[in-house]
Amino acid sequence: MNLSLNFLSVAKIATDDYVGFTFFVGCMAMMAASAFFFLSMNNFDKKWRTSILVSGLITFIAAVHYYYMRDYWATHAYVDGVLSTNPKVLSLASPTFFRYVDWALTVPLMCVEFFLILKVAGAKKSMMWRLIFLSVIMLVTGYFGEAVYRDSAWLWGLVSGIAYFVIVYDIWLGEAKKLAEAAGGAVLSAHKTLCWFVLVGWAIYPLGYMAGTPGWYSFIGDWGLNMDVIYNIGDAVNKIGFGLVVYNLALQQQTAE
Ligand SMILES: *C/C=C(C)/C=C/C=C(C)/C=C/C1=C(C)CCCC1(C)C
Repeated sequence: MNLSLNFLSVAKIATDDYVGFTFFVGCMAMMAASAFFFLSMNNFDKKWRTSILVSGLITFIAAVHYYYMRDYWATHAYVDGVLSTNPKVLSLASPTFFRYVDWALTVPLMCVEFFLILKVAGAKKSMMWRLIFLSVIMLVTGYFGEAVYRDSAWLWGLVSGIAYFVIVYDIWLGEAKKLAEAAGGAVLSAHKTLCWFVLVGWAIYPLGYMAGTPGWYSFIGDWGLNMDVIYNIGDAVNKIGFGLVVYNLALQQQTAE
C-alpha cells in the first residue's frame, strides 16, 4: 500500500533552498505550458496539429521529469562522497540521470519541430535524422563527462560542444537554412527565431556543465552559479520558448489562409 502510493507523496523543499525552488517552479511552468499547448490543439487545422502536439509533448515530458527531479533533489544528498537519503543533511544531490533522460527525449523532439515546420518546403527525413543523431552524440558525451568520467569532463564536454556546433551550423547555414529560405515568409522568420534559441538559449547548458564539473573552467562555479539552477533556467527558456514560436507560426499561417 505504502509502496503503491509512494509516488503521490511529495517531499518538502526547505524554504531557503533556492535550487529546490527552481525545480518546483520549473515543474509548474512545464505543466502550465503543456495544458496550454494541448488545449489549443483543436483550434488548428490538421496540418499544424502535429507541430502543436510536439510542443506540448516536449513540455509534458519535462513536467514529468521535473516532478521527479524536484523530489530527488529534496531527498538525496552526498555525505562524504556517498549518496544518501538522510533528511538531516544539507548539501543536496543533482538528479543527473533524470535530467539526461529528459533531454534525450525532448531534444530529439525539438529536432522534429525543425523538420515539421520545414516540411512545407520539402524537408527530407534525412535532415531530421542527422539532427537527431548529432543531438544524441551531444547528450551521451555530456552525460559521460558529467556522471561517469568526471575527471576528464573537459574532454567529454569538448566533444559534446563540437556536436552542438555542427547542429548550429546545420540549421544556420546548412540544408535547413536553404529550405527555410525556399519557404520564405512566416516559416522563414519562425526558423530564424528557433535558430537563435539554439545558438543563445542552448548555450546556457555548457555554462551549467562548467559550473558543475571539475576542470580549468572551475572559476565559473566559484562565481556562485549553481549547475541545476542554470539548467532549470535553460529548460524553461528553451522548451516553452520553442513551443511558443511554433504556436505563433501556426496561428499566423492559419489566419493568413
Ligand atoms: C530541453 C532541453 C534542452 C534544449 C537541452 C539542451 C542541452 C544542451 C544543448 C547541452 C549541451 C552540452 C554541451 C554543448 C557541452 C557540455 C555538455 C552539455 C550536454 C551540457
